[in-house]
Amino acid sequence: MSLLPTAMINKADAAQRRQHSYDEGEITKKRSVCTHCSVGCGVVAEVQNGVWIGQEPSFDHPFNLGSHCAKGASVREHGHGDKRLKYPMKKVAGEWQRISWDQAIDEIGDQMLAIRESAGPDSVYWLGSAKFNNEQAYLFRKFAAFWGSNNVDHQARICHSTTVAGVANTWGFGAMTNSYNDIHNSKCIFIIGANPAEAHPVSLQHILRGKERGGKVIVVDPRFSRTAAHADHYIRIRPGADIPFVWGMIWHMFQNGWEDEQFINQRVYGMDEIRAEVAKWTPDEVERVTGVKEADVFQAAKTMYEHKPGTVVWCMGITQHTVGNSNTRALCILQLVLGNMGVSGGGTNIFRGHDNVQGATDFGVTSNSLPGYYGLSQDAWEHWARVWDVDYNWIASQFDQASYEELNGSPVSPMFTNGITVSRWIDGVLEDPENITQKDILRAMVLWGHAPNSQTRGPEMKAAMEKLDLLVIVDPFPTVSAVMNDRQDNVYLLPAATQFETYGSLTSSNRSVQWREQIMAPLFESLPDHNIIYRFAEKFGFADQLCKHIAVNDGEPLIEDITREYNRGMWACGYTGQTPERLKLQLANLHTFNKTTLKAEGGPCDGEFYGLPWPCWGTAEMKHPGTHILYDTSIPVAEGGSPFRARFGVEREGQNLLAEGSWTAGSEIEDGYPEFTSDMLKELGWWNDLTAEEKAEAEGKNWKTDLSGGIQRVAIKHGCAPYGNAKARAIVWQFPDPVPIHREPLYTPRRDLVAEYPTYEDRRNFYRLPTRYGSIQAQDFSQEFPLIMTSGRLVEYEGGGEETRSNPWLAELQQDMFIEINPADANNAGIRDGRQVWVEGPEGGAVKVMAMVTPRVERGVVFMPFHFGGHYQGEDLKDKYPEGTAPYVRGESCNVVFTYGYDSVTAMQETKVSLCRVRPA
Ligand SMILES: Nc1nc2c(c(=O)[nH]1)N[C@H]1C(S)=C(S)[C@@H](COP(=O)(O)OP(=O)(O)OC[C@H]3O[C@@H](n4cnc5c(=O)[nH]c(N)nc54)[C@H](O)[C@@H]3O)O[C@H]1N2
Ligand SMILES: Nc1nc2c(c(=O)[nH]1)N[C@H]1C(S)=C(S)[C@@H](COP(=O)(O)OP(=O)(O)OC[C@H]3O[C@@H](n4cnc5c(=O)[nH]c(N)nc54)[C@H](O)[C@@H]3O)O[C@H]1N2
Ligand code: SF4
Ligand SMILES: [Mo]
Repeated sequence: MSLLPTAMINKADAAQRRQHSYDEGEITKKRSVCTHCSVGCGVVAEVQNGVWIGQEPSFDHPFNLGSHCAKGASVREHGHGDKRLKYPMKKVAGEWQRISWDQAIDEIGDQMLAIRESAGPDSVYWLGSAKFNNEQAYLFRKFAAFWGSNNVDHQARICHSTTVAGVANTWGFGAMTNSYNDIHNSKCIFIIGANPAEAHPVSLQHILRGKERGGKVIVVDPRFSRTAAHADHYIRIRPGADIPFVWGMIWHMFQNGWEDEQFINQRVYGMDEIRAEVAKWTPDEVERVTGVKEADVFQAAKTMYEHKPGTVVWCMGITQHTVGNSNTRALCILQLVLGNMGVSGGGTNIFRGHDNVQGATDFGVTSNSLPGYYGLSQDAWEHWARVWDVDYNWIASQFDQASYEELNGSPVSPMFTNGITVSRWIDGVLEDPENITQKDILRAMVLWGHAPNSQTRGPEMKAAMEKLDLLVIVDPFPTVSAVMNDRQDNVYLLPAATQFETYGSLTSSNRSVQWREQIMAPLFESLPDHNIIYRFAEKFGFADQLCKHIAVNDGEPLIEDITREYNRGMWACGYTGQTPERLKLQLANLHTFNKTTLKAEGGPCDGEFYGLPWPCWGTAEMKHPGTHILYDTSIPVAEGGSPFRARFGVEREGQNLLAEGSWTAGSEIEDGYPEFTSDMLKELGWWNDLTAEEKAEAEGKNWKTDLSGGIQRVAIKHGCAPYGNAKARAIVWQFPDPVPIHREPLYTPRRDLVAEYPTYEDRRNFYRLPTRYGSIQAQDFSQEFPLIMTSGRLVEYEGGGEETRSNPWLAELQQDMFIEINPADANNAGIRDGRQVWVEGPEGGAVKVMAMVTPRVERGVVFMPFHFGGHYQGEDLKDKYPEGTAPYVRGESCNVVFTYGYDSVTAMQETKVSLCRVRPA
């Protein structure tokens, strides 16, 4: 992509381009959104006779203003689908056979029902996708609930799960607080563990606009990345040492009195405990642990203090660690210390991953929650049973009825217990059944829009795939799942259509909900995901319950009806106001939105924020504009203002958890207050503001469960936030580490630090499985495997890479899997640039890749991209793909070498720090 400032990008005049004689039929334009990353760039597709013939970036679009990266610019290749799966296939005696959809659904369904009978519903794993649109994500979670299991998950687990947990537990919602566009207003842009120049390329346009307007850019990364090249100040850090670094910065802030005392007093709980921990991180200790010199830490702290408001940007360098949840909380605390929250130009701009990972998270395609972060409690199930209008007892009867022993010895039942996470599904297959907190091991695995090479411990995944009774892949491409194992039978490949062959909404990183139009009919025999979900529901006999209030035409559940259904239930995070009609109206009026504030200026959407970013409170009739900047108290809630959420009670150890002396503009309660309930409305004397119908529904309910929306409406009418007005909390007392503390990675070369900063003890039962920590760290692997191994992204490829490596335009750009290694390490090992090397890890995985000798990484650190697959430990698996489907570019997956390690709250996999050795091949 060119990195021209957005103001310099103009629409090229290509009017003459299509005046050829073979062009017959009218060309229509369809508006869609790029299906790769969370920036959410608008794509305009030109369609003629049902064929997608051309594409342009959307010039009106507030996020990309006419620019695209290489991936977005080549999405039309999906519309050709040269390498796509064309029809359902089945592996029989080692050969791929074409079968019909009917046969596929029947055979898979029969086997699943048999597994359900013998081993229980939890023995089938439903791995969903951040590639689903919102409607499909919601329907998928509902489907899993009706199947009767919480063994359902998606990419967010191995992406931002630690952010969601850490951030939601700090101030209420686990999402990006501001927006890419809002970075125009940042005076300091602090980027840590993120490489947006490659991973969110169009976001860089916004970052550079901030920089042009005087914003200082600080980049903290172990590698001198393409983003670092734009920094005013680049700081190289040892992988896995982020907490000490952040505490080191805050140490200087406390020393110099740079904290925002008024903000902390009014809006933060628990800062004293943080002060105590930070006091330990003197400049010497910070340097010893992180490798960063005092002058750099001091300078970063001073720049942030002197250039307010500043924003903090983080991504996978922060989240993908055994201490990921603590990392994210430390960064929240940094912003709380500076009082940078709830202001334009400030906030935590947490760049999300896939195009709809935000939406799939919001709609609960996770093993620990129902849609809307309601959790898995009985109240949550009852809420959704009411929205779905199905009998709660019927849903309950679908689940395994037995009870199992939880960590603390108390009995738990599968319906109310977190399921196995995607990061650990292989252990669900391989672990001794005695150690698993469910009836049996996993026997059937469904990878529905999910690559296998994106998860660690490749050789064990291969073993797990081979041990399963049944393996099902639902994807536009066969994916590495089709080839990385030696199964001869019972693998099914079901062709899903891409998001260009269907329509619906998605939620981009900044919580904006966008509508996509359908560009063309599904290619070949592929079907959109919601059709496939419906077919399985029919087979299992619950299609009528699944679509009780959703029209079904020709086997396709109506997208708009699904949107309307979740609008009736998603009160807790404000997905109730974004009706199909409002979203489509915005799509037709993209040009009316201001490119910095995201607010429509005049026109039919006047005053609304683009994408009605959630929370968009109340019913659509209330016309809430959405919330562009979370926790901004300077504007009324009705106009998109909000305080920190009262989520953690009102008092702890005699201290007030509610806000003190701070409230949103126009609030009639001029102080902190708890979440709204029907009783609270009565106490306040506001109950009679409800209509008679609202009263009937709201009685005994709260702002999250009142299906009339009356409680929200009345709270907002009086200037209040439905969820209360509280302090953010700097300590999360329910977590293993209430105050974020440094713990060395499981595989660390710094044996001198292990005694002082040990990892956790092994745990017996965590997301249904035993989890190892200390027993791994106790062994010293660093003699045999001396290099720190980290991993991440390349701009050309996405995720496991099957789509992008099958795209001829992108495949050309990056043809070899490689490892970045410092010249000194290369010379010591006799490795030359461009030659093949073996990379070997402490758990037995090995990959053969090309060496890229570069000072981008420092001595002792190597980096590999994770987008390759189709080679396994030196062997090209091309012949194992169904004919004509092998991607143009194949290579080793770095996750064959990546090792054990999981976050203590969310079971996020550790993909940013392990150990390896490299030798010439
Ligand atoms: N081209 C492309 N774009 C993508 C994707 C893709 O696959 N390809 N995927 C999307 C998805 S799913 C996501 S989640 C985002 C991810 O986007 P990013 O997180 O920005 O991408 P990564 O390259 O994984 O990691 C970012 C940086 O973290 C650094 N890092 C590694 N370890 C550490 C550490 O311990 N501390 C610190 N401070 N930094 C560390 C790495 O050197 C790397 O430069 O990208 C999205 N966009
Ligand atoms: N070592 C290492 N490993 C990592 C990471 C890392 O930084 N380092 N990053 C992690 C992160 S953040 C993430 S998010 C994951 C990403 O890893 P994955 O999400 O597993 O990667 P993708 O290959 O993008 O998987 C998406 C799949 O969905 C399919 N698909 C596309 N559109 C549709 C659709 O409409 N319907 C259906 N059914 N399928 C569709 C694609 O063909 C593709 O196979 O990788 C994780 N793994
Ligand atoms: S991959 Fe991301 S930055 Fe690139 S065009 Fe697509 S949405 Fe935009
Ligand atoms: Mo991700």
